[in-house]
Amino acid sequence: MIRVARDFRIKGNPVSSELFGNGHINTTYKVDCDNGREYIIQKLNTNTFKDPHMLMDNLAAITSHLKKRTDNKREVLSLVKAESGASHVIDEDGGFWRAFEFVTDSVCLQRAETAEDFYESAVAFGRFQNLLIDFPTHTLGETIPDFHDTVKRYAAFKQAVEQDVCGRAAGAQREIEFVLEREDFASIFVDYIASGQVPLRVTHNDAKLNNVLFDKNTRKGLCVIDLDTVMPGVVMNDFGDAIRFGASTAAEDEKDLDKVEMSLELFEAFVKGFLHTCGSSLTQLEIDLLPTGAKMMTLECGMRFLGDYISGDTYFNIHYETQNLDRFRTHLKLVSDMESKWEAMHEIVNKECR
Ligand code: ADP
Ligand code: GN1
Ligand code: MG
Repeated sequence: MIRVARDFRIKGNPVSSELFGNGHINTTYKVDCDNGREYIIQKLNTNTFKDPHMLMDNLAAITSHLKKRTDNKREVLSLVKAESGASHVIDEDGGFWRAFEFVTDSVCLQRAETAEDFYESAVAFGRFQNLLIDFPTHTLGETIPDFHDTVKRYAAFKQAVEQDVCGRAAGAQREIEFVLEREDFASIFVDYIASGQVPLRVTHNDAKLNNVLFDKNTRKGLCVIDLDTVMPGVVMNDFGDAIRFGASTAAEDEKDLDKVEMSLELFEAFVKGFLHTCGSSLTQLEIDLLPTGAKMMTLECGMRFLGDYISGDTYFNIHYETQNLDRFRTHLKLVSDMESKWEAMHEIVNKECR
């Protein structure tokens, strides 16, 4: 790992490295240098991201666009070039690596400690949306095709259940039923996009709380990270992903489902931060569909976890055998909870958009 770090133009001598963060896809290390400088060095998951060169081109274009629109260096990810001048390093095993400057004095939260934290993350995602509003969408490559096409996600899910390669489907019948009963819901955004009623914007597509860095001292939302899935998409999905993860009262893989709830207090905090920051650039239909985004992303992500469990855990990193099933179960609970709080969610959105 340190050897890979030396292939990047980092300032100082790398002396130690540690696995870092809680990402489910890439492998992330923090590297410390003898002069106190810190870097993030990541091995990109090329099973997930099949065209890493295109992804790095996207990343360079997005970060350079963002940098032109802000004076604060810590608000935007800074890529570090390889000694070769390229944006990446390929190791002897063919691993694809890239490096970022560590955003100094930042913290990453797995859970909002207060509603204010969550509000701040909404402001960060809202600002991100605003800053990219004039980004030339057509120049971005699709790093994962059909990433949030929930209809196609259903097709893949049903195929996984049918193939049942690990024989796990029988033990997850109740969970599978829960997903299948909601299949009609899946086409809502796909249909709105097809009819042109909802615009495709440049969206993050993985807008969860741990993809925002906070300023350690002020606790303000600072920098949106994990830009690998920035692609054309619908804004309701960014809102929805943020709610799925951050408005939950428990961890994504909490086993005690009594602890799992979609907190209306946290929901409201996010709605406020998001709409106050980027609400004026959204259409009324997009705003009206924000609660639908929350349910859509929770259902879709849950289904992806369950599908991965049934397929033998080939996509999301896991740390124990039934982790993807546990992740699904929290999502089942959250979807049910959103269904019972549906009107209250709409009332909050209506109140804040006036
Ligand atoms: P993944 O795609 O696997 O989620 P991320 O890009 O989100 O990978 O990085 C994983 C974690 O590493 C983040 O949640 C965050 O804690 C940390 N991280 C990533 N980039 C930086 C950075 N430039 N500065 C500080 N921390 C970072
Ligand atoms: C993955 O990489 P990470 O951990 O930020 C996944 C998201 C899921 C999320 C669930 C490229 O995000 O789509 O919503 O896990 N990223 C990819 O926590 O599939
Ligand atoms: Mg991440």
